[in-house]
Amino acid sequence: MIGSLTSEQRSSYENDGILFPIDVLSPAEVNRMKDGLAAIESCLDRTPKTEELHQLFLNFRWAYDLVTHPKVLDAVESILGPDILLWATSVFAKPPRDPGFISWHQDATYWGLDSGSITTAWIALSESSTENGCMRVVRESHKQSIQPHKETYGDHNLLSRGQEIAVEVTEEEATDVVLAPGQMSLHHVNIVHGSKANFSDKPRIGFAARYMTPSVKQRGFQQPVILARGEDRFGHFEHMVGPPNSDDLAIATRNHLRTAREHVTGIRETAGTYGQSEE
Ligand SMILES: O=C(O)CCC(=O)C(=O)O
Repeated sequence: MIGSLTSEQRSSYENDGILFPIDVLSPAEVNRMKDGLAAIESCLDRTPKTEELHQLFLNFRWAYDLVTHPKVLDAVESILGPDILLWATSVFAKPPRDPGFISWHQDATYWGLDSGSITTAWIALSESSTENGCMRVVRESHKQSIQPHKETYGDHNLLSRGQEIAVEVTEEEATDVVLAPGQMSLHHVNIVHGSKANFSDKPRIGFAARYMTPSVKQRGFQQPVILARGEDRFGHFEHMVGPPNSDDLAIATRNHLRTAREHVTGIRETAGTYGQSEE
């Protein structure tokens, strides 16, 4: 057996394109990650937008520790094998009664990556339930090729361009990915997934970490990745040099806003190498 998943769990992922729940974080670890997010919010003195929370691992130590957490990587190793790059992260947060939703989509459509050897660990930092808008998937949809998508730019869509699959998904096809805080799911880059608004009085916070094998190539702009495990024998990506120093929250937050902007615009503004202290 490679990694922490049983052969039944691996087969289930391969067949369904999704595997959950997987226990990864202790309550104290969940609190550390939530405190990290709250500190950014208090530093900004406003709720950050979804697009401002991409790539937190490049500037915040807690996010770096989350994406390199041994229990997360042990499970990912069972899916991808021993060589693992952490490519990107996002936070999908829905405050109580938030109308924000995520339209049905396949991640591979927009990422410019040339392979299916990519999996997302969606780590619940709060309860994620049917009531508060948990992620939903269409099991086995990763076996289809990439379907046509349209850009809807819907008002409350948490995806930047409101990317939506141009094929109807019925309620009967959907599975709710219900998770307790500290649990995660793994989903295949081609699976059809989305989520509804938060109809409850409780927040829903998910941290999505995207992992791939070093053989994957990306078209266009690239930010550094973490060589999370094993070796990179391909060299398609720049590697981050060690964890970020985020002791000074104001500097880390300022640097991060630049990082998040780079991620969205595809234009590099940062001089030097991530993972070294920078102003
Ligand atoms: O958080 C959600 O509801 C969906 C997340 C998502 O689209 C993703 O992680 O790829």
